[in-house]
Amino acid sequence: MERTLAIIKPDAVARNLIGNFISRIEANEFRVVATKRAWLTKELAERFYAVHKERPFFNSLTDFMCSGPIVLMVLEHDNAVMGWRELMGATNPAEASEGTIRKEFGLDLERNSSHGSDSPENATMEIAFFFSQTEILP
Ligand code: 3AN
Repeated sequence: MERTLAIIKPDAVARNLIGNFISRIEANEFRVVATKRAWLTKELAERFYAVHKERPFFNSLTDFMCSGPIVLMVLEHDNAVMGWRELMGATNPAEASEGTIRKEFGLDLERNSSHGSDSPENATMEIAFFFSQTEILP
């Protein structure tokens, strides 16, 4: 079983979409093995997105990610990383396929409603960034 980190971003939590996202996740046979609500500090958002620190959108992205509560989840599936990225759709909602979360709910490139790890290696790091082992209950 593979694991990935999923985040329901502030724009989606603010619009009462938590249940909708989790319904899609479960309907696609992922198991939610850990979940919690959080409100990131700027410092934590900057550490989480450190790979993007040289990008022009870094300051705005990290401001957005701490603009309100988020929901953090660990998802388990035999193809968790790519499977969750497929369900989310392309980073830019305008380019995402029909039926994907970002197509349906994403507002723009920055406020794109959800995050997913981009590789199993990064998933392991991102999960450890937010969750302790005792919070993950398969
Ligand atoms: P993904 O989340 O699809 O893996 P990344 O890792 O390239 O995409 O980007 C991380 C986050 O940064 C995206 N989810 C999006 O919110 C934001 N982002 C990416 N590119 C831009 C951009 N050109 N302008 C503003 N925000 C961006």
